[in-house]
Amino acid sequence: FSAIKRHAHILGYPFAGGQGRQGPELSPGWLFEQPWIQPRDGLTLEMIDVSNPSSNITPDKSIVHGHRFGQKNWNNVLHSCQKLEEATESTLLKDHFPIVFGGDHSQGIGSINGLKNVYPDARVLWVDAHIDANTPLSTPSGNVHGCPVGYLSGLFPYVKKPVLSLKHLIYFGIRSWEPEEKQLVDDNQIPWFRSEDCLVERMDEIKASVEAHMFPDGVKVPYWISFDIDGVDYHEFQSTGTPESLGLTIKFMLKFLEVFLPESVGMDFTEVNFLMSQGEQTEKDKETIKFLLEYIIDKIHQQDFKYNHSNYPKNQ
Ligand code: B3U
Ligand code: MN
Ligand code: MN
Repeated sequence: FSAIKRHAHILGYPFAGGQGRQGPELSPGWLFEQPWIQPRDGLTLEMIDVSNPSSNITPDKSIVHGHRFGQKNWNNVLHSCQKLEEATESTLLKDHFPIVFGGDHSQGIGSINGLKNVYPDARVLWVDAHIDANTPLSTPSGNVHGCPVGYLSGLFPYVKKPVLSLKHLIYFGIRSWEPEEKQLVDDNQIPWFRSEDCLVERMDEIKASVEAHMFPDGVKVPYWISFDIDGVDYHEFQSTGTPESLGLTIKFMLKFLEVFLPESVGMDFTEVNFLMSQGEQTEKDKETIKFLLEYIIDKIHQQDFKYNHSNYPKNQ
């Protein structure tokens, strides 16, 4: 591959319909108004036009392909994700680096389908407090943001094309799950790094074990990072719908991004909800988002990227 420089393209995804709280749909609008994120050389912004941004307060149990299952707001999720899929794909086809800023984590259905249209064998690093692999039968809440991995990996009965093999997925920071989700992780031997093992000093070890699992034959392909901010410990970041303690530190996240961004082609940044915190905490959390995003954009600009869509082998 010839190394390339990448341009960062932020896709705002103002969508809260994958869960029941108000707030995630407001985060991209807030972001796009910040002076530090204004378009400049190597940075552009695009807001996805979602059909209905609201949270799923009306618990409609959608009927899809003749099936009535447990998820709420399903048609709305899929419709908006279709637009996100197209935008993610076209960003990758320009060899730009999409940062999909949500919105709730149901966005992974759109962004990762878009990813897979361009890089069919890309691997996914899922940073989250939750496994997000519920199915229509196992979801306790009916919230689609708890289901994207289930959908992408073909656990939904009516999915036309499962795009993500469970062999190509690794979790970081998970600490909350349904029994069916944990069973799935165990049965498929999906590696997961607990928060207590996610230490900056252990990053070399972590990277080596990620690579051994993802690339057993030594041939590398790119990653996609799906980052749910609730993977971070509640004491460090509270502006999210379902905060959990015992999470990752921001310090670890910076190291993680430093190590994995250069080998990635894009990322999700999800579940930011400033209505979940108050006063000084909200201000502090806004600073944290600024700090993380500026760090990510800087890293993207500093890097020579290995993966280049235009000379990426199509049949790996
Ligand atoms: N596993 C639960 C809770 C949950 C998943 N993702 C978040 N919460 N943020 C569910 O509803 O699927
Ligand atoms: Mn999530
Ligand atoms: Mn989560």
